[in-house]
Amino acid sequence: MPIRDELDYINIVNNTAKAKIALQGAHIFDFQTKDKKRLLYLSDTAHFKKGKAIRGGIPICWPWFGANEEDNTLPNHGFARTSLWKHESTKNISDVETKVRLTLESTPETHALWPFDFLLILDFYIGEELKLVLTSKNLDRKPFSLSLALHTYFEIDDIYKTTIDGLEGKAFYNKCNNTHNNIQNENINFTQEVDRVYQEVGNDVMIRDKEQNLVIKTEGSNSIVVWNPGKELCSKMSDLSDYRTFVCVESANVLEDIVTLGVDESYTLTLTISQKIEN
Ligand code: TA6
Repeated sequence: MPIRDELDYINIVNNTAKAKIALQGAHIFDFQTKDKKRLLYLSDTAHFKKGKAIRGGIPICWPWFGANEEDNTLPNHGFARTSLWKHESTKNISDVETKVRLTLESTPETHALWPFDFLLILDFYIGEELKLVLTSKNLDRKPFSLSLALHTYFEIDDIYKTTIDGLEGKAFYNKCNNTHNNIQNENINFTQEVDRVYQEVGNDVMIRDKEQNLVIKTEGSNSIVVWNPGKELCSKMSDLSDYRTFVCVESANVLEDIVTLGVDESYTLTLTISQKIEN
């Protein structure tokens, strides 16, 4: 297993695609098929350090998204993205698709941050499409609630020439001015910082880039978070080298869409991303 700075990662290469997945955070930070552009943005100044989230790829925000509502001194976006996961298996399903399974279980360290027993299973399918299947299991003797997100950083040509389709008519919370129940009248264009949670989505969302469309299909969640920090906020983030060449479109369960799991219950969030070349 190769190492980048301080972090071990799994390197996958098959006849269709290649990918790199750090064990810390079960964090995929590179994915590319043979005939297409790199899918995931990775900041030039991203940290590959123990206990720090990688700026780019797909951070796993779990068991809470954003600030912890009860204690804002706890880590933003939970602890899954900075915990060391276990590599269970890598299997070639065919010569064009590889499945990688990583797991994370509760420990005394996670109990200090969140007092529940759990098991997380994350399956990556590396092929013509990129698919992530995240299963959360309650192994505790009491129910718990989760908010979560697959905080995907998509690499794009230019944020000012990018649009997002599929969220028209949806209600959203605007974090930039802390207002709820805004309605998205048309497709999304970017002129400044955007930080929004769209609710009751339930359909595919598409990023329209210069030469390709990125189609995001989610099962098991109804919230989509859209984030780009814009110029000013980016200049304050030392591990973010550029705001123009990425947009985050995150498959999430937040606000009214949080998940409550009873004893022994489990819940699965699936994200499938396909890249279509524009003719
Ligand atoms: O998903 C959007 C967001 O919650 C933003 O508010 C922004 O702060 C971003 O995530 C990055 O969070 P991080 O903790 O990775 O710096």
